Amino acid sequence: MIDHRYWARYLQRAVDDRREVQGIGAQIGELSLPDAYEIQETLVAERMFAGDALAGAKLGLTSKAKQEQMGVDEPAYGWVPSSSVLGADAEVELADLIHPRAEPEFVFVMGDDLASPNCTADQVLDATERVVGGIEIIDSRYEAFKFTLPDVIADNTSAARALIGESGVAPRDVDLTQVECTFTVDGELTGTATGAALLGDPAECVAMLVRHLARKDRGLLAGWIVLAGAPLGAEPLAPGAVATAGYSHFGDVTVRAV
Ligand code: 0L1
Ligand code: MG
Repeated sequence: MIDHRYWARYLQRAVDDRREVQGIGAQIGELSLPDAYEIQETLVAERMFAGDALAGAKLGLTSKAKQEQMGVDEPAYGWVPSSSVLGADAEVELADLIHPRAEPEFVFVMGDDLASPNCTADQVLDATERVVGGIEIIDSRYEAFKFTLPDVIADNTSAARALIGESGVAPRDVDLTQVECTFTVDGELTGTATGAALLGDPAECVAMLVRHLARKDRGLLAGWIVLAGAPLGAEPLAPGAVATAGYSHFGDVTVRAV
């Protein structure tokens, strides 16, 4: 039995001190997925106890682009603290982070609570108020941004900041699988993808998250945001960098690294 609180505090210290730390699995032999999620829960609960709140939930590693980039072949689930949420055009202070990367995100804004062990993509669309574009800033607390799946789960899936677009569309007003996303860093296009890059359908990704949460008798709440994942690989954020995620139906979201 490992001490979940010990490892949660180990990761929180890395955030607070803005320094990379060694993977947990490498130190204890092997970190199981249940233990990894327990560490994540403890980490997030302690942040809430310290005054933060939950703004929503997230999926990571839901596209082949991301899975291949990180050498991992399954999605991961995490939480979005309110303190990490920024607007559609925002600055991110690099000095507050370790080695941040930026990635475009499809973001669901929930209109209703949603909890179900058999959740379907249709139920997700019914419970969603609108879908907007976003950019997630991920900042693995691990050395050289390298980790195993359990390690990154314990680290709340590298979550650091989330820029959330404003207008978006009602979920049934567009075929989300066809929404096109481009990502540009300092004027250079890094890639183009559609919503279908997210395991075939962004709404199915959110349904997977709901089914995952149901295993712990939890669900999504009305008003929460849900990051469904990045259809393209993440890009490092250098000082002064400007990254823009452009969406065919959601408008642009821009982050400036200062
Ligand atoms: O949101 C994400 O896709 C991040 C998942 C964790 C892997 C990573 O840090 O790239
Ligand atoms: Mg992400």
